[in-house]
Amino acid sequence: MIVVFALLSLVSVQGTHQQVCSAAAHLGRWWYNGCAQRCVCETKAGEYVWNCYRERKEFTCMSSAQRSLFIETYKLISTPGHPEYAQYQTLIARHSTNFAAIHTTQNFLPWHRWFAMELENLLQNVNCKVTLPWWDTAKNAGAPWGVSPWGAPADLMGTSGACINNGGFASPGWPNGAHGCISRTNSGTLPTAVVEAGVLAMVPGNYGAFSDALENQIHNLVHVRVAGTMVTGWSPEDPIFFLHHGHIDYLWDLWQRKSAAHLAAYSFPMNAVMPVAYGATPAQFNNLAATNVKYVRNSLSTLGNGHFLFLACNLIKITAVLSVDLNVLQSAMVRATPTLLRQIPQLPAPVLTAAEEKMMIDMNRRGGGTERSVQEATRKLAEARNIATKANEELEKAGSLREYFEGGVNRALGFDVAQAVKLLKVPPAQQQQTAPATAGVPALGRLPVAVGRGQ
Ligand SMILES: [Cu+2]
Repeated sequence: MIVVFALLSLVSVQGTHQQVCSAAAHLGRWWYNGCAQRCVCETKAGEYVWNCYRERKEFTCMSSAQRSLFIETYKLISTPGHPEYAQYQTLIARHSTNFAAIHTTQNFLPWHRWFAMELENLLQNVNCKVTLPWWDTAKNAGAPWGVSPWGAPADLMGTSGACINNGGFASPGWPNGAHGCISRTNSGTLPTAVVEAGVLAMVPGNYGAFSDALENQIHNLVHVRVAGTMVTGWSPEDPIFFLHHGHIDYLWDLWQRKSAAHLAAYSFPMNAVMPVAYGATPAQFNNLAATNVKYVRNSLSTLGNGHFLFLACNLIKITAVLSVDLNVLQSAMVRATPTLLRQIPQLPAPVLTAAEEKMMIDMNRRGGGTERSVQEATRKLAEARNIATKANEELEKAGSLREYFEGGVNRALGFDVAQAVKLLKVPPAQQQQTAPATAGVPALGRLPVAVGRGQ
């Protein structure tokens, strides 16, 4: 279906712009089809083909119109009476009633990748242009709650409270099915990009350790610090769940892209059917590219190829004249050694409090957890606590632990950006990365170097 559509769109676009994909020189050419998928000239089994990808955009970099389209479509499928509603409810329930089987186990990453895809498919049944956004929780890790995705306007995710009555998913106005309005107590800091870099530096030889680190050192923090609905088994009833899990999936994909060994790292039975996932297996979801999904920080298509306003969203200002691209900074961190990372002045790695650990254990217990799985979850929480505590001691030794940052970008990101840029030798943002690369050609062109991911 996707292929047929892609071909149809190709014919019309080719007619105008003479784009072809039949030689090495054409690799990387791209255009957008009618479902807002980016079709890229690539090779597959020795042939040159257009592969069309669903782009999942970073929420805080999306335009208001893009955010509203996502929110409105999501509200449709989650409102009783809509044709997709029954499937939506069934899907959400699968997470709640099987919590223990799909967390703290080898299923964690592939199961949630499958889960996001199912939800996205429901949205696409309504409008094929809608994809799930993801939320880069590191982008404002030091002070996350007063900025996008949070806020009262209808194109944002609402704020905090016992019954969220603002934002796109305000009650009354959005029934949210079985459990009434959603609640949150947004508080604390979140894992910084430096913490993420530590997890992404893990070797591919131990998939279990990587998965546990991503789950317990990053994923859990966001659940317990948003709290409310997000610390119940029904956490997917707060739509922020999918934005958060998109980020976790993005980080897994980032790690998998580091080498062939990383992509092949999954060390449990690949063809074992995952719990309550309609027969899906890890083999079907291990390689994100094979599912035709790509995570991007922003969309190049909305206002034309490489439009400045959208790319500017990635730029982190260091001084009045110097900026760095968040993608470039993140990839430099992912390549850096732990010793270098420790030298960056930064907030401590967040550690779950006893009360927060209890929230995670309660979810396990209520979600079908046996004594053994509760023990396992407890052990892994303690392990994550030890790792974070030890990392913070190392920072203290290196003299780079900072409990507080001055206002501005350092406070938002939770580490000293200028120092990170210097230590990691991150190149400043180039003019050609931000200006339209092929101005005047709105739908066709080549990706500007270092913009977006996965090209
Ligand atoms: Cu989950």
